[in-house]
Amino acid sequence: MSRRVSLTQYLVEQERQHGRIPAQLRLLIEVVARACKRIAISVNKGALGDVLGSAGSENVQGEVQKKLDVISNEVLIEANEWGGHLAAMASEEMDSIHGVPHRYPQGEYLLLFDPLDGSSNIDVNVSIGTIFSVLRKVGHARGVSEEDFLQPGKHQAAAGYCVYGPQTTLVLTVGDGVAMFTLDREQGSFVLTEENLTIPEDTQEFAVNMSNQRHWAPPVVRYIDECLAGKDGPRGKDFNMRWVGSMVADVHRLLMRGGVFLYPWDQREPDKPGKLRLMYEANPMAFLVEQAGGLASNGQARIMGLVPSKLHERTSVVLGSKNEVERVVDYHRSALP
Ligand code: AHM
Ligand code: MG
Repeated sequence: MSRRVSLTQYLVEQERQHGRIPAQLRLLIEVVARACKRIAISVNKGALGDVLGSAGSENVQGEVQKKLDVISNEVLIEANEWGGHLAAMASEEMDSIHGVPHRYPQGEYLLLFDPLDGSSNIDVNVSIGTIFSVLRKVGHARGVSEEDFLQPGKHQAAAGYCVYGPQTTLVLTVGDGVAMFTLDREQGSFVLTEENLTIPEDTQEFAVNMSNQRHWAPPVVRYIDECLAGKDGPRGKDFNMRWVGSMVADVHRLLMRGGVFLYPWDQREPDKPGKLRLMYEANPMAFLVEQAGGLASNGQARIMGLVPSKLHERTSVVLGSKNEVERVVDYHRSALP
């Protein structure tokens, strides 16, 4: 019988072999994974669990919250409050940070999450997910403020996502490669199903919302035009396109088989750097993609080098297969005056 490695066993072995996962971080990852299992149960129940549709509220970004956005946020907060591993949390669904209540011990870590990414896909039974990023709290003072969170993504201690699709899959990095775990529903545990995920350097698949094409900046228009020109164009090869509309599912596909994902700046709201949020969408995905041998950029700079100035900061995103991301960055550079 082949050896089945559970998430817990994987984390313990990683700590023994590489000393990368201190006890508080291990507890944190296990608690997040447990919360994801609870979210997966609600997602699976769908209409039978009365979890579909709007919650009748808006989040800080002015987006209508779905019931599952709110439920997932509550599940993650409740699961993570009491363990003593966290100092505070921040979420796409909360205006400001959520400190650990005083009745619980305060831990060393800060947790950020998009509790349910791909909200527009919830009610139509298309893959959605949870994205998370872990930072260390700098300094030993008891209080926590938003400033403690404003660290560049290169300081992440761990990052991952759980995709609720045909399978429930947890993908994780602690800065030592990327591992994938599949939920065994009968046993209720995440089982290691792939280690050292690697994104091929070249690809013939891109992911972008083509309906925004006319609003993009010239370097992005050039890149996609050349892909669309296929064999007869300057790239000399045909490209395929996929767009799920859940970043979690689109990034999962490129971690599995390569590809490039773009959510670029566009001219409709010139002062907005992009749609996706830096700290709990772009940074964790960038960490995973870089750990799998790919690249992540905003077109000009490495995503994980960006220093956030606010919690819900947005960014332009280009990530995935190394040679494609380099090409997009190159097109931005050569468009400079
Ligand atoms: P959400 O966090 O509110 O779900 O929004 C983020 C999502 C991403 O998952 C996805 O890549 C993008 O928005 C899809 O945008 P579009 O509606 O333009 O296709
Ligand atoms: Mg999201």
